[in-house]
Amino acid sequence: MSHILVTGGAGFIGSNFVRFVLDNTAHSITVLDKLTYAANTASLQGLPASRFALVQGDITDADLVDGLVASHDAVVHYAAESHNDNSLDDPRPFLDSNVIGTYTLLEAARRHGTRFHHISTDEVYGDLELDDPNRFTESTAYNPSSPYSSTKAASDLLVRAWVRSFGIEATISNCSNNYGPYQHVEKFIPRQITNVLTGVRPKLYGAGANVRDWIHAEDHSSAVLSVLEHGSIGETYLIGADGEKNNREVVEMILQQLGQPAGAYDLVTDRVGHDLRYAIDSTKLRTELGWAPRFTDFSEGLASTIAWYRDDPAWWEPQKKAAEARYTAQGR
Ligand code: NAD
Ligand code: TDX
Repeated sequence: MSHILVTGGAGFIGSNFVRFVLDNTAHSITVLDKLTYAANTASLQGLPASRFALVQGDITDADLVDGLVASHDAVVHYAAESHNDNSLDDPRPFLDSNVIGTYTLLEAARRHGTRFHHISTDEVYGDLELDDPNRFTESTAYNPSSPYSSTKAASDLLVRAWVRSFGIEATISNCSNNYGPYQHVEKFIPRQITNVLTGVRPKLYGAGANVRDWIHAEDHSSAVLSVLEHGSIGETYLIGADGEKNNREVVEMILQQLGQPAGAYDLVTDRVGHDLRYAIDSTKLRTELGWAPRFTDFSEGLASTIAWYRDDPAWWEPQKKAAEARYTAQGR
C-alpha cells in the first residue's frame, strides 16, 4: 500500500487514474493541480476523504513540490498543458508547465529518492504516412511537430537524463489519444458530442483524413498502474489499444449514435502542421507486463462516452462557451 502523488489529477486522464486506483487498489492519493482552465474539481467529487486529498498548486513551485514529493512513496506525473491548438496560439505556458514543471518534480524526486512515473504521448514521435506499415515503438526516433509535442518530448528527455545521470527511479509511458468521461470539451470527441447535443454541427479540420489511435482512458489508467507497480526502472512503455480511426469516421459514428444524418458536419480550417497519423505498437507492455485493454470495441466505448456527456451536462456546460469562443477566434 503506497501514498501516491498524482500531478494534474483534476484534468481528464489524471482524474480517471485517481478513480481507477482508489477503486482497484489500497493506495491513497494526493492530487497536486494548479486548477487551470482545463481542470474540473467536479471530476474528483465523492472520493473517500480517508484516502484522497487535493492540493491546489503549481508544479513549478519548488518549495511546495519538495514537501509533497518528500512525503509520498511515488509520483505519477500527468500535469501538463495538453492542447495542441492552444500551443500554436501561445506556446509559453507549455514551456513553463511541461518543461520547467517536470524539471522541478525530477529534482525533488532526486533529493528524496522517490519513485517517479512520467506520463507522455505518442506525439513525441511525429507522424506516420497513412499507408506506413510500421507503427511507433519504444525505439522510434523523436520527431515532434508542435509546441505541445516538443515540450512533451523535452520532458521525456529530461526524465531519461535524470535516470542516467542521477539514478532516479523513473519509468515513462507514451500513450495514444484517449477518450472517455471527464475529457475537456475543447478536445475532438467531447467537442463534437457536445456540439451535437447543443444543436451545433461537428467541425472537422481539413478533410477529416487524419488518423488517431484511440484508447479508453480507463485502459490508459490500468496500463499506468501496471507500469508503476511492475515496470522496470529506466524503461519506456508505449500504451495503445489498436484503435486507429480517421476523424471523419469518428464524427460519422457520433452523428449516427446521436440519431443525426452521417453528413451533418462542417469542414473547417485545418490545424497548422497537423500530424497526419499516429499508431502505437504496444507489444512490449503486453508481453513484458501482461497488460491488455478492456475496451476493444470503439463503438461501444464511444456509446458509453456519449451517454456520460448526455447524462451530465452540469459537468461540461460551464466550460463549453469559453472553449467555443477560443475556436471562433481561430476561425474553427
Ligand atoms: P488535461 O489538460 O485534461 O489536464 C491537465 C491537468 O494538469 C489540469 O487539471 C491542469 O490544471 C493541470 N496542470 C496544468 N499545468 C499545471 C501546473 N503547472 N501545475 C499543476 N497542475 C497543472 O490533460 P489530459 O488530457 O488529462 O493529459 C494529461 C497528461 O497525459 C498530459 O501529460 C498529456 O501530455 C498526457 N497525454 C494525454 C493524452 C490525451 O489523449 N489526452 C494522450 C497521451 C498522453
Ligand atoms: O474540432 C476539432 N476538429 C478536428 O477535426 C478538434 C478539436 C480536433 N480535430 C482533429 C485534430 C486531430 O486530428 O481531431 C484530432 C484529435 O484532436 P485533439 O483532440 O485536439 O487531439 P490531438 O491533437 O490528437 O492530441 C491529443 O492526443 C495526444 C491530446 O490533446 C494530447 O494531449 C495527447 O498528447
